[in-house]
Amino acid sequence: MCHCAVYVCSSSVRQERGRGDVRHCSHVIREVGSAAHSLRSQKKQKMAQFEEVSQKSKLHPKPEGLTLQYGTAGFRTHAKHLDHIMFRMGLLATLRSKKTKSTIGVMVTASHNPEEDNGVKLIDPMGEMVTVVWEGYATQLANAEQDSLLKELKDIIEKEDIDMSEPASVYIGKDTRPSSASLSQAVLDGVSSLGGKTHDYGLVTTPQLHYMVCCCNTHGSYGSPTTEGYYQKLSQAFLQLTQNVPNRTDDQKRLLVDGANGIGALKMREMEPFLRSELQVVLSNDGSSGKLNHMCGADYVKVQQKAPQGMNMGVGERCCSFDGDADRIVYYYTDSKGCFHLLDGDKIATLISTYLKELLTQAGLNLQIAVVQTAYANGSSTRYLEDVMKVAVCCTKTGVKHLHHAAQEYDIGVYFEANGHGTVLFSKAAQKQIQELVKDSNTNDEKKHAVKLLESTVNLINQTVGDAISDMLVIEAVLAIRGMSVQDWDAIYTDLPNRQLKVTVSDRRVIDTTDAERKAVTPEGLQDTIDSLVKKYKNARSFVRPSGTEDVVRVYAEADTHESADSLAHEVSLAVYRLAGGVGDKPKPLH
Ligand code: NG1
Ligand code: ZN
Repeated sequence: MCHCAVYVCSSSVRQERGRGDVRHCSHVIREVGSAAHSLRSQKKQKMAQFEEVSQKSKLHPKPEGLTLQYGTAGFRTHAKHLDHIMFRMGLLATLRSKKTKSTIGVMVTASHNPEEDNGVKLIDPMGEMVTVVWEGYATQLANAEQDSLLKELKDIIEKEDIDMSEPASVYIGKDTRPSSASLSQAVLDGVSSLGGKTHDYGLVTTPQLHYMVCCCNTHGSYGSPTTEGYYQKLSQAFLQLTQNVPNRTDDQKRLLVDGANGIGALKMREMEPFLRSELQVVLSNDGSSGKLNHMCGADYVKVQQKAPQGMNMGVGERCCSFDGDADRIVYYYTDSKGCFHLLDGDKIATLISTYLKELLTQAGLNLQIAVVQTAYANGSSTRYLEDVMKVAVCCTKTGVKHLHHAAQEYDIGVYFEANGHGTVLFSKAAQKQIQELVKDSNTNDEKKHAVKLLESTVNLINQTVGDAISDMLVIEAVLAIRGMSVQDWDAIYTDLPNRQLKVTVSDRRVIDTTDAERKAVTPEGLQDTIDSLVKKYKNARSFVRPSGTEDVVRVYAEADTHESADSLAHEVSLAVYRLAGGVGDKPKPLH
């Protein structure tokens, strides 16, 4: 209001002067006077706002000396250290909202971390992660000691030239951790102390909150910003994709889902009626008794390469696991010999990109499709995609924001981390071409069928971020349409045996990397040692990097046999321990 009044006044002052009409002088003075008054009251309001921030921040004090970094996926640590971070992220989200004149999201979750941890991620207007510069502000604000919080806040306002009289709107969501309720209250306090409006969605998956933010800022064109709107959009697309698949048996419709004892389980239950038995979900680890992410969930299954506890799997049955905030998914089954088969993010990317490429050919659409991976992608997947599928493959640093940005460069960018976090991005131009072809009355039946499938697939995919529920429905639809079993899918290529280990060092920042994290630049001698160890094995590859979410160095190795992959991973762990300041016990051999 205030802002508008000043604007109108000053423009009318300009007009009056332009005409040189002296009769209006007193009016001009009155206007200028009221503009000055308005500025004064704005200033007063601003000071009152800062006073409120100062008062309220005392209720969310920062433990002196504690410093945290906005890492790969926001702030993440033991929940007891996070109250002040949440309040401050409420402040920052409000500033970001004023700056972008859009709704911003704040999700309280620590994803796949243990239940005692928690964390927070900010969501930008189109549902993407916040920019690197604002990640820097997040760290700056998070680490300001209590008495310099206002100074840091004002510094950001100044640097970004934020108009504090702009309204602000922040959407908030949380996962099922016991600490999430009070931590999300701290976010709400932060937003309200700067006069921002909030919408608290309560318990939602991370990708659901990304979806809500995108719906709001696109004024409903992406969908309706409610959980019901989300279920309706996705289920309609899924039903459209599967409606013409002949003779789907109950076995084919049945899927065992491990909900990681988290939010994904609750939301899957809510969604079930919308799917009208076209997908029959058998849910385990639904949160009714077990602990979040404990011996279950996508991260456990991927890293341990075994089935979660609490799941009653029959031989050959198709199963999947979500992670704690349902933005990751992996599939698996056990064969008749009791052997466990994992279908991770690389297999998902291969299945989806192959399907999309086929549809593009059938529809006669000339759109460029690429797959974006990280260094953790299994070497076999990269080889298959490049040599057999002939799709462009691009490798980025770990962390979905890097993959997301790289995927935006293509007409269709399929991106997945090996751990099962990923989605597909369709450029505006690609979506337009698909929509136009759907409406084109001159297309033949085969083309029409293919392009309609493409259209429904676009609607089924959550393009804002990796989404376990949406990815699961895409995979189920693709398997149904192509008449594939999980075994057929698994047989597309064979993974190279691989192993991931962690090494604790006194300061993981001593490791610096290059070439999409595939080479260590520091400490000196580490990369040479890794290179010479790799040479001892067949089809081998190994790299190390500091984790962005845990205080460890991650070691990855792959080779022609399980024994070789394990042994190489162990030898590289020893090198890290020796050259990068290992602490505690020396890494022990796996066998
Ligand atoms: P860090 O801790 O930086 O390795 C892990 C995953 C990432 C990403 C983030 C966020 C691996 C090896 N790393 O990051 O891919 O998903 O967590 O959840 O899986
Ligand atoms: Zn997650």
